[in-house]
Amino acid sequence: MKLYQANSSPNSRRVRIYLAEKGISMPIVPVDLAAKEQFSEPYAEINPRRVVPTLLLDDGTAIGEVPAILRYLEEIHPAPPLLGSTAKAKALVTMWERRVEQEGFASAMEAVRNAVPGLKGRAIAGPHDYEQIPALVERSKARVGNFYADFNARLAEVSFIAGDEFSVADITAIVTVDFATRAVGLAMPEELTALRRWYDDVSARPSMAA
Ligand SMILES: N[C@@H](CCC(=O)N[C@@H](CS)C(=O)NCC(=O)O)C(=O)O
Repeated sequence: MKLYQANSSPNSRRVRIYLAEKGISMPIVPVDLAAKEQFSEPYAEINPRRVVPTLLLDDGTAIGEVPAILRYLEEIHPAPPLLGSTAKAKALVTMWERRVEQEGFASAMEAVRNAVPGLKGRAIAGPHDYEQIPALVERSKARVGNFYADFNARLAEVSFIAGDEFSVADITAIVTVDFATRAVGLAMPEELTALRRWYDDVSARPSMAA
């Protein structure tokens, strides 16, 4: 099994943090997005969507999409559980991670991809080219702001995004905060103290260097 990924890619970072949390090591194959290696024939054969990350199994099966990669890894390395361990916890982790992905991660990504000059004609990752819509950027930034405020309220009630336990929802959320801060200059507002408390706790974990 090996992981195709890019160091610059926030989706790849979600998997790298997960691997570090689990203590799983595997061969890592870099895909150079700056050199457009995702469009090369050898990589497109592995992932026809031409995006990273991809987990390639020993039998040749290629698993794309971060939640699917993490689901596979969780099935073969259940401890410590990062996708929940009871029926209720599993459902709640899935719910909260999906909310983080849709409300936070996708909003930050939309802001970046519609603004950055280097992504002209590439407003959406994947095999098809889409023009940027600059008018979307302000709305995307407003959505990131609402994500911060809504999750600040959540984190005033619980230790971690999905409840009492650290989970993949926290991984996706911290990657979102770091990406929004670095790529669109949207840092967490100072007054959101519960979000800041959570961020400081989670970012102290050694896995976050991944
Ligand atoms: N939904 C996909 C998204 C993957 C994705 O968008 N990856 C980005 C890097 S974070 C990519 O490969 N971009 C290549 C491009 O923009 O051409 C997943 O969960 O893996």
